[in-house]
Amino acid sequence: MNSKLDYVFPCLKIINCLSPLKLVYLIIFLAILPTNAQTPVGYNLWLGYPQIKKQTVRSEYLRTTNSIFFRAKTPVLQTARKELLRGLEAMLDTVSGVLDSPNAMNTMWVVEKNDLNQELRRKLIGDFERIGKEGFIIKSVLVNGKGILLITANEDLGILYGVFKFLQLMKLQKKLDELNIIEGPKLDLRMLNHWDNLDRTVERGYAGFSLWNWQKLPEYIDPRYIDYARANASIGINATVLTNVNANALVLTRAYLEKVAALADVFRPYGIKVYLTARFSAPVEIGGLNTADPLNEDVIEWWKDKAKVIYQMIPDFGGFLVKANSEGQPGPQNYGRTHVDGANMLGTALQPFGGIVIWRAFVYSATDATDRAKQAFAEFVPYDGKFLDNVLVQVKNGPIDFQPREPFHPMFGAMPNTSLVMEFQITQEYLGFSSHLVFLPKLYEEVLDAETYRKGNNSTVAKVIDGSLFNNKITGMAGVANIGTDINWTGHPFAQANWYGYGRLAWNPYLSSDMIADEWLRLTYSNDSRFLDPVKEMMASSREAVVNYMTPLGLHHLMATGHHYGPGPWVNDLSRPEWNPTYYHKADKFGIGFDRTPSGSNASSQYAPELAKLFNNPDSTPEEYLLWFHHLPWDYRLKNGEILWDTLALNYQKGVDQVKEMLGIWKQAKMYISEEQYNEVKMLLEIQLKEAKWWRNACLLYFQTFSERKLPTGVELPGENLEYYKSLKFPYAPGN
Ligand code: GCV
Repeated sequence: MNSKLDYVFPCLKIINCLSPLKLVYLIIFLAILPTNAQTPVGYNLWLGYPQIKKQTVRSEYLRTTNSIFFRAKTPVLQTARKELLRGLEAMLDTVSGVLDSPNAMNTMWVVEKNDLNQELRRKLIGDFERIGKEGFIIKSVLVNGKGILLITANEDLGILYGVFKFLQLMKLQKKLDELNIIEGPKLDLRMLNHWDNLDRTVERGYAGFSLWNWQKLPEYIDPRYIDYARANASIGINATVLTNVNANALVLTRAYLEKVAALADVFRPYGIKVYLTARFSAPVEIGGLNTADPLNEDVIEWWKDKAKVIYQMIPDFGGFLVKANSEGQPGPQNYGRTHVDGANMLGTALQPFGGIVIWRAFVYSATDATDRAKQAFAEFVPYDGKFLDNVLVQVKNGPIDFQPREPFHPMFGAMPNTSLVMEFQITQEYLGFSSHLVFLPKLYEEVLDAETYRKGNNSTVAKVIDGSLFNNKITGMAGVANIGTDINWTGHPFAQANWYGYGRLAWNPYLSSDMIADEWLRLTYSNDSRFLDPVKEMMASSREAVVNYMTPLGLHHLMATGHHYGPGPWVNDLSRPEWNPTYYHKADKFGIGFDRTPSGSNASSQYAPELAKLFNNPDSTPEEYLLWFHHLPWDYRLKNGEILWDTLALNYQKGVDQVKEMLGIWKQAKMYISEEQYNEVKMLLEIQLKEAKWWRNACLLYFQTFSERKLPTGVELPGENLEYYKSLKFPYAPGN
């Protein structure tokens, strides 16, 4: 991106050559230029830089001369310098002089550790140790008796992250002169997983098509690739898996690898490494072999050669993400081999180049009648300690599939000798697509803070995945991206907060979701507390709202077939039992819920004994997981004194009421934002309210056929009958 001066000088030259009359025409033309020549609303994400009045900048340094010492020796440092100037120029409306060597007039230094003078290096030695490879220090220091603002880091990527942090602090109107920030990421891999297909459709994508224009790559570089990289770098994301886990082997052919290499070139200066999904049957599909058996010599050689070719084209290639023997994807079990055989064979191929394999644990069998919630644990935990060092196992946050609420996956904490990567879904497959406002960091926080009891108290999921509990070598988090070609990237403007929040938690899984909401709102909309406070509350309640109007009290997977859009609790005719919602809720005349205690599937036994004990008794099971673990009678009395049926119905109603409140809050926020920003979210909240009622009505009418009880006072009566809700069909629902 160019500096303003790059445009000003050529323009001045042209203006000089114009006659006075032409100059008048030019002025009139410029005056009537439509204002929408500006960046469209939402495109800038949290990276818009509104002008700040110089006198309100909370820094003496920046109010005076702005000469910056910034030696940019590498592409990443050049990116950092460009970003710093871009932000400063836009916010302060002053062009800062940037110098390659220090000068008495400097008010700011942005330099890597190795370029600092001996004295500063010695003084900051402890800080440099704490921040690690990718962290940064932002600090006011004295140089020759003069105070300057220093951004420094061990390596260039830390400088880039430090620059983004500094610009963010400026935008958040923080006092900048007495900063003392010493920060580094807690996880190594902070990854986006794109479920993008080569034809540009996106599995479970609700924000348009895939950003990757495979047809025009490698020659044509869409400027959005750069903006995508900027956005990710600004929140510390350092890895991107470009393709769907339901993989296409073609991406491993030379023609596609050239395109992948072009994307890797764009992302490299932003510190982002590229990964690909590897289809296990690729040696057969594109390699001409008649087997993909991981123990076959030809297959082993084929993958080794493939790795060599990839690294010749993309020297910093990250590695492979693999979905194997799951939902029809091929894998080692097709040849009577195990997940360990498959993963380690690929790990061996990538190992000479420093690449890694991320092997997914999202498996459940088409033939095994065991509770689906138990299968991944049963299959993977016995392999603990058997994977190579460069093989990581990626586990979804819950044991079923990205539901509005699930207990944490029992594998977290149960495999001390394996690096487990947390997989969250940012795209809202089961949470209202991109029409519903659901602030997902609330969900992520709940999972990360969950106590596993695997190494005594305070053995949270966060501690498992950041490696601090079991000293794992490589750590990571993956988020299934919600990004597409929509002008605002994510479809719903508030879905940007989920991308942002995911990145922040991948950087530091101990951050609070409230703090993230505050940060995001300020960076995206306004610092005005009259706007912030109520809207923050709206975001905070949005996750509980969706749980209430879709799957309260531990219910799960009630979504309609295939696309998962809208309710379908009655569906019971799909070929695999565990694809049917009836498998999960088990409603009958007696009651509702899945018995996962020893009298049922005994999935509770996969948790630590402290938790299993809690979950085995309905009285001690947290209410939000009640029907996840128990099949209870309709008149079972809950702690609130009400019977189960009434509580269930009132929860559905509460979800609807919560969305009404969200809409009310948004209407009050109108005066603090632009009309376009206001209207966009208002229309979406109206859809959400309509659909929340749809969920409530459809589910209650259906469950009522079993409970045979009246709706309690306070629950609105459905406007239609059950047959109507069952008749709704959505053949073109997106993302399917
Ligand atoms: C990519 C669920 C989704 C699938 C997805 C799968 C997975 O089943 O519905 O679309 O496939 O999870 O995570 O592999």
